[in-house]
Amino acid sequence: MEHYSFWSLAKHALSGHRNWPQAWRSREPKSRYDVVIVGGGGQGLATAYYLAKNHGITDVAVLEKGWLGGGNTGRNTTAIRSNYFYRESTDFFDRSLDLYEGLSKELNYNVMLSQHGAVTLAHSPGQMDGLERWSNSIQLQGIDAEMLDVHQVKEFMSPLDTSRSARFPIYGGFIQRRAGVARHDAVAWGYARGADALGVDIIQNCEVSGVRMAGNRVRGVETNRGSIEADKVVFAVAGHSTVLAKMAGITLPITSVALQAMVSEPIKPVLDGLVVSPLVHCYVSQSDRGEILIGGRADAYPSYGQRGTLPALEDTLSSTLNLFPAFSRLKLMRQWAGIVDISPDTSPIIGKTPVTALYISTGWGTGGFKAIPVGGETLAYTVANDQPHPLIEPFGIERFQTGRFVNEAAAAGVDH
Ligand code: FAD
Ligand code: PYC
Repeated sequence: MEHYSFWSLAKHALSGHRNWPQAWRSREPKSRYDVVIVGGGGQGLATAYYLAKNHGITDVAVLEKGWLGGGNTGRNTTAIRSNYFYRESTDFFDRSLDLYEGLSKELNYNVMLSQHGAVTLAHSPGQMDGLERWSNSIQLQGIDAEMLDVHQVKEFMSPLDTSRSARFPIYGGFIQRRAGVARHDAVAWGYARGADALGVDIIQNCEVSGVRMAGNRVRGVETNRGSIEADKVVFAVAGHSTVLAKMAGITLPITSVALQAMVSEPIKPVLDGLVVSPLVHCYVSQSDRGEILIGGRADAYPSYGQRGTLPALEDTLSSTLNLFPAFSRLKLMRQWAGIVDISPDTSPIIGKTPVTALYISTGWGTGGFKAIPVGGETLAYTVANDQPHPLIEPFGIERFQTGRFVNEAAAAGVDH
């Protein structure tokens, strides 16, 4: 793996973008692998990286139907936090935050982690009470959380309308100071480069169209570039999870809906952090390029249309302008959507499946970017040992039979 010094970066930058070393090799698929991972988003790539790095399993292919990170990983708003509610989730997401804190060094790739904090707003005394209980509860679980009154919220994010005459007056909120954002492409590319350097085959433009079975055991996949045999197969295909699972005879409790986001024209720095309003249904931050980054509720009905609908977009914008009236003067530059995979309790479904040697990573919904490092680490362990990693035991598919849900709808940030 090439290590970039200042001089090598400067040399490449001045070369007219010629002679840059390839970050990963472009591979032709072999006819068999120990492990085939379907889906070249962050979850699939991180799983490949940790399989090779932590378990020495390098005869691995990542099959991506489009380009790496072209799914939700490259479309998300990159909120990273661990302030969920139940212990199962806080343990899991806090491990991810720990891994994010060391990720640039681990991958020797700058993922541009910026821990500027995330505030969740309360718009009534009752909501303040709810946030206080939430914040106390997670502090007892070792998660950093702090209540803020309305003046402290204003200090954190001055363009917010904190007047009492606002349509949704702000009473205060709670902050996780360790929360932040990272550069989404860099996370995908860093894991891809790391996995490639350890011997993993990264194969783009390779769509899986069928699953090869022998009885109840998976034997490989059919693709637009031929059949590939595998001892073990992983599905990490987000909004397309039900489609792939069906090929293996599994019905998943997943709903696929569009989740939109948008950015304004760039302006000078005015927001230092992320703000989320679960009541008004929007969240806002400012990118390093100066754009105001806006998201909100998911679209109202299931779809694979990767652009979203106008009512959800209007709803998100009107919510945002309620909180930030001054932003009405900004021009919106771009809008996009990703197809998110929502489970009934809004927690992930990760681990083994009813089919032998088939593993799944889904149910990430609106929140799986923050979980890329821990999702990859724990699924790699599970695939290597054919045993769920302790951190993902609560997130197995069997919970929809046993009823042991981990209902994190309230902590998901936005409504869906
Ligand atoms: P993806 O990145 O979608 O990767 C799946 C890949 O599978 C895709 O590249 C797809 O092309 C490929 N694929 C599908 N079918 C096939 C096939 N048949 N053969 C081969 N390949 C196939 N999360 C957060 O933590 N914080 C946020 O702030 C946040 N904001 C979001 C905002 C938006 C607008 C969206 C859409 C999502 C947001 N998320 C957020 C959620 C987060 O983006 C996802 O949960 C996460 O990226 C999931 O990663 P993944 O690798 O599972 O999926
Ligand atoms: O998971 O924190 C989150 C999030 C914020 C916006 C979208 N997802």
